[in-house]
Amino acid sequence: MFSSVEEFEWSFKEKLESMHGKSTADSTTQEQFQTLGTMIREYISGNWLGTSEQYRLERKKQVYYLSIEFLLGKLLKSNLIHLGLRELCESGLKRLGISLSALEEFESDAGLGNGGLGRLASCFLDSLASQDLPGHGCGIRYKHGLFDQKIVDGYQVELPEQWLKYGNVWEVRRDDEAIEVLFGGEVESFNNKNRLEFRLHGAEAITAVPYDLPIIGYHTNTVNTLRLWSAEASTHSSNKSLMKYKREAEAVSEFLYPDDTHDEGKILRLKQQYFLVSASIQRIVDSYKEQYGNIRKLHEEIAIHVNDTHPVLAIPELMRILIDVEKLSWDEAWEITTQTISYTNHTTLSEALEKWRVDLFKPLLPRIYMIVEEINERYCKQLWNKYPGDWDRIEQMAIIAHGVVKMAHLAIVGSKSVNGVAEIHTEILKQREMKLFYEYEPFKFNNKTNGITHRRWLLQCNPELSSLINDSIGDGWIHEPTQLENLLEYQNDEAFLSQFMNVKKKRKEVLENYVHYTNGIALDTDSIFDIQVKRMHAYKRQLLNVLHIMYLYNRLKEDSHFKMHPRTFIFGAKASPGYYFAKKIIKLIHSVADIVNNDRYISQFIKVIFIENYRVSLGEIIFPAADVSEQISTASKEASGTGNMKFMMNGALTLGTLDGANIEILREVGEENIFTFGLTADEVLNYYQYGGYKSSDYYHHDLRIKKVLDQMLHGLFPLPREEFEPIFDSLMSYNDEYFLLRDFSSYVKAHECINHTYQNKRDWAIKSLNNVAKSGFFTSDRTIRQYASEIWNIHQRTLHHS
Ligand code: 26Q
Repeated sequence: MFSSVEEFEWSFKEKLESMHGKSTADSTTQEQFQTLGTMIREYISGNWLGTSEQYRLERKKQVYYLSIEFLLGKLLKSNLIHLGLRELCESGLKRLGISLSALEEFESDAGLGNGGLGRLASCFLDSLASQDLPGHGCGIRYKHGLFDQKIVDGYQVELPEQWLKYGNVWEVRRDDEAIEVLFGGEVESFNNKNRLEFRLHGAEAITAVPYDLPIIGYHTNTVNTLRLWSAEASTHSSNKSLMKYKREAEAVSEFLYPDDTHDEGKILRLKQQYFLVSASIQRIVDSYKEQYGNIRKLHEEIAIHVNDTHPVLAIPELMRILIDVEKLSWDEAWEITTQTISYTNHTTLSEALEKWRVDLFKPLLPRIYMIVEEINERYCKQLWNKYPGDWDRIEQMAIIAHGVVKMAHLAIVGSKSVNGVAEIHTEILKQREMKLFYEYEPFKFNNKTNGITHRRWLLQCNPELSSLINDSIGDGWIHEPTQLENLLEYQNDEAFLSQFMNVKKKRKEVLENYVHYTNGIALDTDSIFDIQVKRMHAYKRQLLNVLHIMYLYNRLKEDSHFKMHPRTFIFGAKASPGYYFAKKIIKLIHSVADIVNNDRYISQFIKVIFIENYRVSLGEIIFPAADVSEQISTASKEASGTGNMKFMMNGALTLGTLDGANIEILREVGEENIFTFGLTADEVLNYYQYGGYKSSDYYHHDLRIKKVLDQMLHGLFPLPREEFEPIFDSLMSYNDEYFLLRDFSSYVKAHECINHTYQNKRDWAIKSLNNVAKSGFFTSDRTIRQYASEIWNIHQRTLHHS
């Protein structure tokens, strides 16, 4: 099919004809895309089957990565690159008058995630397969991924996302592996040969149907599996009308929930979580038993990882199966469970820690609730033995307290490993948020600094930079990204530096093109591209960025001698639909953009751009074009960040706080290659602990701040005062929870430093090169190797060359 251009051309025509009954000339892009996708799927089917057969025959320990989100993005291009077939397909299609990149663009993003957590899961799958590690994903096949964002009159409007409109060419539906998940009902206990046993009565079944996606390793035979579960009606067993039951069943996998910690207690979200967990765990245990028989050694052959607390019901679900189905004793079941499950925490924001009210939880999952109750009771008893009389501590550590189930506590207690996602984050967990748990079981806690797949985030999205790197240091970096350090030998090579700068220029032109087309605004590619793309959140402080832009505007207006290198400030961010404050910031960015971009004088120096509907595929054109990467969260709030790594790998200089992985970026590149500012995490946490911050002092004593905030209310925008009053109030009446005003002047200085540094293009290019060179540490291949050896204890498969 793919052994020569001629053969490809012939096969493609045949396939197109047999699938769609059309000749190339008459076919649509959609039909062409589907044809090529099908050919690839058929091409890899041998390796796909071969990989799982080998895991089985060689009795490889396997990890299952459970995640409520997988933010895969598009797959055609990366699949072709991984198979080493892209050039061949490109030439073959060209001879047929078809542009491969048009087909690649046609594909919808698989946007089954909100942001960092979901994208991390996808990078991990890529790194597992590319390093021949036996690891698979389990997730939900949402009918609609994260909403599409439209901007209307400066306001965000959400539209349902439609990635399955033309079907999904990569997936294989596996009806033979469908399984039922039970909700509601009542628990009946009975005595069986002197053993107290439990049965569910009158529960409602929903069928979970798996759709498997191949995860193709880079230049290897390994093809792992991502299994996404879809909810369907079972044979009708409920007392509801068939229509109502079917609608409710299908609703379980209909929508991905937006990351909205403000809207709590949505029962459907809990249903989704148990749906994912129960279907996955049942199938994992089934296939294990088929292969090994003896359930008591489950943890020797299987590892199960829970991505945040969202799938943490894996713990009681595994207990349920081991006790109720496999008839093990509590102690045996507990030993196996706690040796099998491991957990990653992604946040320290206490408002974001998952809690479920008992009155919602118990009726929906009565048997699971019983098990959680017993886990809690036994745990509290152990604590009592260790800390007799210390009621306060036990209450703080309990899994169930004050009518809620604390999912993070369940995760810690039921896992063999608890990890944070950057060094500072893990330290904060150990020293603060999870201090008591750390004191009790210190051996469980460990750090795994996040990473990104350099294949998508450099090789694929920045072919110009990749070629330049290959031409200088060779292509060994693709297999071992720390080899990027060899680029440092070219720091004084003028020819290289000029090519390096040309690459950046070229990538800025690509982004300019896109923005020009979508926003109708021309950009100056000689200006500094200063970019902040991430979810809209108060703690990420997009507002600080905006306040600084308003200040620059004032400065330029007031002082005709004030000059700055032209800057293009670019934003991309979705706000959760129910997050009022975040939506206000989006409106503010658009209001500032209107004023700035339409001012003859100002727009020579500043432009403000908001890129609508930021998502993985847009990231791929944004990261390579950046000069400055804005990573300005309030210190201690961003667990890690991964956008910071994508920018760095593409040569942007970080403007960042000492937060999350920024600290490790600083360590890798050294102080001269990054711009840091603001309070440290300790300072922030101590302010919270001991008070002492009064935001209004900064308003009254810093005229720059006063002017900007006053303008926000009236003077600058043709809008009623009420429009941005909530923003003003958050900073003043609510004492600026995220220390924007406290960090403002330090942020201004850092920007001045950037402006100054950029005057010398050559120096800037060297700093940029240093960032690329030191980015190897942040490959998710490194992260995954650490998980594999330190948590999961899984090993590479041995490849037999075919
Ligand atoms: C909660 C309740 C109801 C509905 C949805 C949610 C929800 C959904 C998604 C809560 C949180 C998330 C996602 C969190 C997330 O992406 N966290 C980020 O994880 C990254 C990977 O570790 C880190 O780099 C980021 O610092 C962290 O913010």
